[in-house]
This record gives sequence, C-alpha cells and structure tokens, in this order.
Amino acid sequence: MEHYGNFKEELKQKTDHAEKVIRLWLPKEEGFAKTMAEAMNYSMCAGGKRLRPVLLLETLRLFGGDEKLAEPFMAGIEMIHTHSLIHDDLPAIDNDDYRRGRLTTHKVYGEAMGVLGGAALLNYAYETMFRAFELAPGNERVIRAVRIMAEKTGIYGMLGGQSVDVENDGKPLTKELLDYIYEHKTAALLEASMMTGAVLGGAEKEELALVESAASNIGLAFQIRDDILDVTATSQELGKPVHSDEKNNKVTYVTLFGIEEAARQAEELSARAVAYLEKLNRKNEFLMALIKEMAGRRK
Ligand code: GRG
Repeated sequence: MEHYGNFKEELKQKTDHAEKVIRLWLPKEEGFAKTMAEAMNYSMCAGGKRLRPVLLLETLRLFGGDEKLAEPFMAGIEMIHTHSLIHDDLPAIDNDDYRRGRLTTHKVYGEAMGVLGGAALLNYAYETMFRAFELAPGNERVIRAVRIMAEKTGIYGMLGGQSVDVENDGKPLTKELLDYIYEHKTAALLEASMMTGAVLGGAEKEELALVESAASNIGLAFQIRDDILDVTATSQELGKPVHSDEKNNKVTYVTLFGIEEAARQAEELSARAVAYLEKLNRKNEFLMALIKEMAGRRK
C-alpha cells in the first residue's frame, strides 16, 4: 500500500497521544463500587488500536477548532466502543474468552460484572463527554456532538445493527441485509467518530454530510476487512479468537464473495471514502493515509 512519508511513525505518535487522553478520563478505582471501576478499566487499558479517537481528532484537525474540546469525546467514544466489545464477548452473544490479547472482562470479573461494567462504561462515556462543557460552557458544538454520538450508537445505529445481527445468527443472509448490519453495527460508530470531530471543528452542514458518507464507506470496508482477517490472520496477531464467524455459522463478505473479491470491494469502498473527503477541499494527508490503511489492515 502506498503511503506518504512516515505514516507508521505518525500513527504510533497519534495512538500514544490518544492512549494518554483516554487514561486521563477513566473512573477512579475506589469506594464501594471499586470492583466495577476495575472491570471497566481492565478492558479500556488492554490496548486496542484506538482508531476511533485518532479519527475523531484528525477529522477535527481537518476543519480546525479547539483540540482540547475533542479530548472528552476521544475518551468517550473509546468507552462506547469498549462497552460494545465487552458485551459482544458475553456468553449471551459471542461467548468469547479473549479480546485485545487478554482474557475477556466476564472471564476475569464474572458475567454479572461484565454486564454491569459494560453498561457503566456506556453511561460513563456520556458523563465524560458532557464534561466538555467545563471547558466550553454552553458551547453549541458540544451539544450537537453529543447528540450525534447518542444517535449513531443507539437503536438507529450501532445497537440496532447488532440486534439485527444477533437475530439472524446462523441464518442465510442477502447482501442487502448484511450491508444493513455492517453499516449499523460497525460503520455507525466510525461515522460518530468522524462526525463529532467535524462538528467540534466547526464543519458546515454540507461538509458534515460528506464526512458522514466517507465514514460510512470506511466503516463498511473496515468490517469487510474484519471478515477477511477472521479467516486469514492468527489469534496472536488479532488478540482475539479467529475463525469465530465459522464457529458461529455467520454469513460474511468472505462466505458471500470469497476472500479476493471481498478485499477488492473493501478497497473500492475505501477509494469512495477518499473521494468524498477530497470534495471538502481541505488537507490532512495523515487522515487520508489512515483511511486507506483501514481497508487493508492486518490486525
Ligand atoms: C448491549 C448486550 C449488548 C451488546 C452490545 C453493540 C454491540 C454489543 C456490539 C457491537 C458490534 C461489534 C462488536 C462490531 C464489531 C466492530 C469491530 C470490527 C470491532 C473491532 O474494532 P477494532 O478492530 O478493535 O478497532 P480494537 O480492539 O483494536 O479497538
């Protein structure tokens, strides 16, 4: 894959920065609810690529605006993402033992704490994002960003997509239904990430629509790549079990189209995302490179 200059080095710097920001906003492990705070922080501190906070900040940088204001949102979106992973791994859903290279939260803290810690993380994400008002009281961009986050992760976004996924487990699926699931369970959170960054950076309505379309395409490409990695990568590389789609009898882009064609479609979606962002006539070379990388990623 072609990239400008020191993409890998820059990605590392930006991931490290996101890591520092996230850790600043985690709940304190103290008081009677200490165990739940530990369960929340266990998975939050297990690593992960931190793509969503990095995308959020880089999209804000595309427009300009106060980078400090992005910080509670960078932490908040990673909390929402981590909540979805903790709950996805529960026995009632995928029943997985490993995530981010460690035992899953319910394996370490028990199923009840997995449910509670995951729910508390989702709530804490909003407690955290609302704290942006301490930095900018009454700021209208913050209100719009929180609203986008709530809408993109609820019934008409990530959770809605996940519910359709769960309902159709083991059933044959059309491409249309599979796309609905991927556009919601995976792409909606990437849309939230880039759109909140754009809104906090001061994007206009038309610009926000372009960012949404770009993120939707990236999200679909990202999930197709996830399907491919499930059959081509090792559990060490991913830090989670592989061949889980086969185990769960899931229809994926790989089962529908085969690995090569799935990879081609991911590349095509990624090129479409780049084309949407180019229409903005704004410059962030790193963001463009990151988007291309996400469709061809190896972990
Ligand atoms: C509320 C019971 C309950 C469940 C919620 C919403 C939800 C469960 C799950 C979301 C669905 C999901 C896990 C989609 C997969 C998206 C995806 C490819 C996640 C992996 O993201 P990466 O690769 O992970 O960025 P890291 O660990 O690097 O952050």
